[in-house]
Amino acid sequence: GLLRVDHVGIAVADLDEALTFYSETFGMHCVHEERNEEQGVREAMIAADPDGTGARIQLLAPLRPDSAIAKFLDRNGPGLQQLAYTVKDVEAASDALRARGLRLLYESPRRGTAGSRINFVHPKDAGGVLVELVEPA
Ligand code: CMX
Repeated sequence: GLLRVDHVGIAVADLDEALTFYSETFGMHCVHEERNEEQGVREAMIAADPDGTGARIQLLAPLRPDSAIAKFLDRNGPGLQQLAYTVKDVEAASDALRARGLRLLYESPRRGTAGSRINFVHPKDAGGVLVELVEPA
């Protein structure tokens, strides 16, 4: 099952500009940054609380025009793109949702932020929300 909200993902055109905006406007700070070539993103986890253990926001910028984030930006412009939940076992959580008739985007988990294993529920099967399942490393 789902353990908690892991992060909320926001699509942005330019990661450095977005980091500056969140830092200068909201006083949030970056707790992790990486490139995920398979997903075609440059991404950063940011937090409002000083020790970075509270709720996290993931800023996602496209690396390629054919990436999921580039397509999202083309269609919607910048904004909320995904809601991610922490799970203990991403395969078990995916199977449980498949058994309830939901479409998972990947047959088997792929690599997410910081060595996590991830899968997604199609937004059309989850009330218009792209739901990510995250099994932390
Ligand atoms: N949230 C809500 N709805 C969304 C959506 C999103 N992020 N992305 C697409 N949709 C909707 C579209 O508006 C469209 O609806 P209409 O048909 O009513 O216009 C429908 O879903 C389109 O579905 P599709 O044609 O099957 O798929 P798309 O080509 O639009 O791609 C998706 C959507 C979810 C399959 C694709 O974005 C994807 O594969 N996402 C998973 C990977 C990802 O998001 N990676 C980036 C983050 C990496 C990370 O978290 O580490």
